[in-house]
Amino acid sequence: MTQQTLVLIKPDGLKKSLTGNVLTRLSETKLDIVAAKIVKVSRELAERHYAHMKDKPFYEELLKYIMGEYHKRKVMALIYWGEDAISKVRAICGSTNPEEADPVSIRGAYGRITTKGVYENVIHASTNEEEAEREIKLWFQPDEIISNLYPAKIVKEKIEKRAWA
Ligand code: IDP
Ligand code: MG
Repeated sequence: MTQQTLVLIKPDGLKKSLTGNVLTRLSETKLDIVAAKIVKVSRELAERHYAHMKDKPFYEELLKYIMGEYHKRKVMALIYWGEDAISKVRAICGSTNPEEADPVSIRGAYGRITTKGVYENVIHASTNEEEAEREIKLWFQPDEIISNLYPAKIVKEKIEKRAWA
């Protein structure tokens, strides 16, 4: 079954110059990258991305982590598409806890647990199709993706935006 999945290289991954390593590992999946960008994560985006973690004791620290307060204030967001994309990417990521993750996985090789107790595990990947849809729509607009992953509509908006001077 073809699927799409959201991948984030988290701020610790960027700070540690792991982008190349992570992308090389993910290329083992032979999946297609259909969107990619660097994002400065706002508090609002962080809260919406981790809405399901709201009741965790480490929630505030988790928001600071994904916003890059401890590293570079940026995240690389990508969408991978292809056969069984979700499980293929998750397998290469490894378990959530970097100390328990397979040492050969991305999280096992590069992750750590901070003294404040947050799992700095370098990469995020969607866990199921429902989560992938929610996350992809949160991080990307339809025009930023080179294929039509979900139904989209044309809207006429009169908005002010920046353009090249
Ligand atoms: P996942 O990223 O493997 O899908 P989730 O349970 O969705 O795991 O948790 C989101 C993120 O929250 C994790 O990637 C990790 O950074 C952090 N996290 C999850 N569980 C814990 C925990 O028990 N202690 C500290 N940080 C955690
Ligand atoms: Mg998750």
